[in-house]
Amino acid sequence: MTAIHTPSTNDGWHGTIPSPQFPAEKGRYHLYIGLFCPFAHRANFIRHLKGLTDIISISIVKPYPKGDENGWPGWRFPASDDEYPGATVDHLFGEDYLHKIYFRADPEYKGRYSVPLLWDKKAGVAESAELLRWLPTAFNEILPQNVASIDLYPEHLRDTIDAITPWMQSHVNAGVYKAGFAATQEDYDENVIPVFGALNKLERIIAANGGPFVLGETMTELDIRLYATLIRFDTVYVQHFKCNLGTIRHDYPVLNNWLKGMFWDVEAARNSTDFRHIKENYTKSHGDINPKAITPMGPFPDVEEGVERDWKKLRIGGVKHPAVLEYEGKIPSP
Ligand SMILES: N[C@@H](CCC(=O)N[C@@H](CS)C(=O)NCC(=O)O)C(=O)O
Repeated sequence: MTAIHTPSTNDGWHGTIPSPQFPAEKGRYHLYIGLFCPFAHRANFIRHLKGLTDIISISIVKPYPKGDENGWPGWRFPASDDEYPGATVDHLFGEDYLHKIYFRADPEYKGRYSVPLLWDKKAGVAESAELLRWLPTAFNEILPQNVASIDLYPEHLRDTIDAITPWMQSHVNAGVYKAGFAATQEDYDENVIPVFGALNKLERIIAANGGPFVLGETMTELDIRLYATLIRFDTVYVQHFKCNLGTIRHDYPVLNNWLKGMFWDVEAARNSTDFRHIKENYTKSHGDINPKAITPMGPFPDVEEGVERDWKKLRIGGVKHPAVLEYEGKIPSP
């Protein structure tokens, strides 16, 4: 048995489904995630969207404690499914810590013990960045036509997706972490700007495409990538990661409408989102950022209601800080 795995760095295993080594089989693969983690969220979103919940089983770690700066001992499973709502025991092996799953795959494993981790009960591996690319089609041959046909990387939009992905990943998905984990004032000042430069740009792109998705009528992997970060933005990144030049709900009417639409209209988005796991993970597992581990109660509500269907009625917003505007201007239009 082996793990099909994980992180974007060199410390994991790599493989894709379907392939001769990893065929698309129901019941063969097991996904280890945390509901708090935006990278794991991408995989779980796809699992819901593509009707894979019966095909890929799942175990869910608790959102805290996290472990030390080296990741030791890392994420743990609750002792029972009642201990922390939404977290589960390790359904495959009954282990207490996620790192033990990594060592089952490789006793000499030297990398980090991160979620998501995809386990192949017979052999193998993958990574989460690639998971977003291949998981959406991985099981198409055994899925009913109505879900098999959901294509998040459609031919006619590939160039646009490929043009947006690098800066969305760097400035938004990873950007909030670069600002939030900055160790110095200078580092923070430098890293918070691109986050809002990119949000300003996305506000305009979505407005120009007319919604309800980033590129217009068709949901693509960009929506999943962006959702996993923006659903955490007002809730966590504004205060915990100090990304507070603006909020989605106050400063970005178009992005906010997109987010509301994703949450309220796309079941797979809503069903893969758990705000308690999200809030308690960041605020109770980063002792250096929040030493008292008090989780702020707001904002309330987690996501606003009332999706505006007439996108032309929306004001195009954005943060007007001069450095943000300058950064926005440097991002190439798709
Ligand atoms: N780059 C990896 C990282 C995923 C990741 O950073 N997961 C975090 C939680 S959001 C984690 O498990 N960190 C534990 C650690 O690195 O020790 C990926 O995209 O799969």
